[in-house]
Amino acid sequence: MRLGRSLMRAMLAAAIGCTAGAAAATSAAGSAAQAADGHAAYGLIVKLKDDPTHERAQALSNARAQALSNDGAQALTANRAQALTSNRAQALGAGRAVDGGEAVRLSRVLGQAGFTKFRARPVGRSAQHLDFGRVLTGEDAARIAAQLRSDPDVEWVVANEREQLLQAQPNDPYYADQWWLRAPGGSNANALAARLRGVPGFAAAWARETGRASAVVAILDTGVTAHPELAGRVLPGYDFVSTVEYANDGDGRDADPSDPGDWVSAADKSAAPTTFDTCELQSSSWHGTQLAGIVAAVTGNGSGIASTSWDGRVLPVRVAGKCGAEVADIIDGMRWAAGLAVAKSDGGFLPMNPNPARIVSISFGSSAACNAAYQSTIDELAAHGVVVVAAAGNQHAAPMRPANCKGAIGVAALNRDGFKATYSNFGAELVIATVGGDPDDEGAWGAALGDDGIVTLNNEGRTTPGAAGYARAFGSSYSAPIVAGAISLMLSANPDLSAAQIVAGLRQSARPHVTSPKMAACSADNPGRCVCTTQTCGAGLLDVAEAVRYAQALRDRALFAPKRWPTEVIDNAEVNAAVALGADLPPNGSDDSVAFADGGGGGALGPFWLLGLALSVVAVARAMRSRA
Ligand SMILES: [Ca+2]
Ligand SMILES: [Ca+2]
Ligand SMILES: [Ca+2]
Repeated sequence: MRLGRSLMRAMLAAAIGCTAGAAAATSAAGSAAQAADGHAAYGLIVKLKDDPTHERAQALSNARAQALSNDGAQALTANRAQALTSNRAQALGAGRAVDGGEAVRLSRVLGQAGFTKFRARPVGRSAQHLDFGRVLTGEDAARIAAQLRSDPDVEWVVANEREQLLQAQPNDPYYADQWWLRAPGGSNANALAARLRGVPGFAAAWARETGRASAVVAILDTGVTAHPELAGRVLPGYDFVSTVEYANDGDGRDADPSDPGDWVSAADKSAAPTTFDTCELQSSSWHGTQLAGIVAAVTGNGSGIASTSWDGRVLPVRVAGKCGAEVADIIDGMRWAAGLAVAKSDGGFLPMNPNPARIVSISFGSSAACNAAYQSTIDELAAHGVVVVAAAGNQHAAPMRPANCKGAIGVAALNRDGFKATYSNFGAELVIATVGGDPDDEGAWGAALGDDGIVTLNNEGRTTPGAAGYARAFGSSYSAPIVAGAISLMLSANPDLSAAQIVAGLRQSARPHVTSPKMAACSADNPGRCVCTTQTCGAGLLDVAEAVRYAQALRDRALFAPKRWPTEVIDNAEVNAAVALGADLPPNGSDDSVAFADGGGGGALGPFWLLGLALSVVAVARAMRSRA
């Protein structure tokens, strides 16, 4: 037996010109150099087409082994023993060694592809692992595999990549409430809470990419508060709120983007009626903290929530004080976030952002046409590979700016089952749609079809910052950072994507909008809960796993073939009951949300406005359940 096997190895080595020792040495060096990028291939796995002459080749090989043996009788015994063992092993489904005939075929196939030095060993039932003596880059592996695939003798070839530990789901306790992170699924036959035909599917995408700290998301908002779930995840940002009167931190622009609170009191309104005349009385929104939690809350730490990335970093850029954000502060914040120089009033420049973001997420805006200030900034950022993700707005009307600007990634908000959320704006300018929470206490349709919101981080202070907390949030404000988080995973997989490729990838990878024989399409006459089309809510439903697959395909210089999705049809008893009541009538500018504390619903404060766009109310105390 020993003799037969070693002879076979010798024949194979001779046929393919391999030097095992050298291969092992270079492999070790290569691993150290390339394991860090996670995309390397440790050789290829190739399966040749079944060869009817295999048995003959095996017999020939055995006969040669016998003929070459010094002791024919002993070799014969050894060969018999091997045949017996081999037969038993085959019966048990074990893989078989490379025989002489297969070695010749492999040698021919690889020789035609230009490879004379490689080492083969059996893997699986009847495939071979090819070691080229070095670790292959993803690009090299794809190129060599394509060469081998073109040989008619090859059945299949795959890269021998190093798989990552798959954790089925994060261990964060509130993950159970974060339906918006789960894989898409469910049908009309499921209970309402299990119908997840509209979710982006981060849990599915994490099997491909869990995210890297380098794919920074800038959040242009109210700043950020201290929260244990953001520890180590907040990069040094900047405060661009230039008007001291409502900055609420005692000065204009400064290097501290902490959110001091954005409450508006009766005292504020009487002291500065012009400044505050467009704002309702409100408690602090902690809007920036809520958005930061979506993209960067520490995931897998057994505490609080999970976020879109397992190693996300948020760059807080404070642009909003009490009662809104100025366009001048927003565009300077966008440029600084992207790593561009921003002029100061004294002629100098602000310190450069040491951690430039490729993704800028904005959940502020106004119901007006895109203006030159936004458009020129979005164009400038795109030229630097930076994309601007913008919420569509919550007036169940035309998309706000900057979501309506060319090149911006405008985002419509959906119910978890894929149709438009009651409040979301819609229009042909939008690029993509994803969940934003669709309040289940908003009207009869809400009771029948609504969901319980996007669970994220919060602060419990009513005015100034208090204890760290959690909230259920509703609004297109929350859809924008979900898309930003998806792009962060795309850029984690492939940092070379251009701004145009990111937009194209989101569009090409999207799932089709859901349809319904009962629910009407979105229109000016039917602007509440309605069925989206590519003319109203972008190319389709955000699908993060497919968006990441797009990014990986471009990284590997491979063709991205969009998946053929079945169109989901919303048709169930709840829709019938809702339709019987007439069209969904969204509340006019009355936004709402529900508190979240310790896994349960809690208090609510509302309604309030952040430039008419944000749609969130804060968790203050579990006992409270009032609506202002
Ligand atoms: Ca300030
Ligand atoms: Ca400040
Ligand atoms: Ca956590």
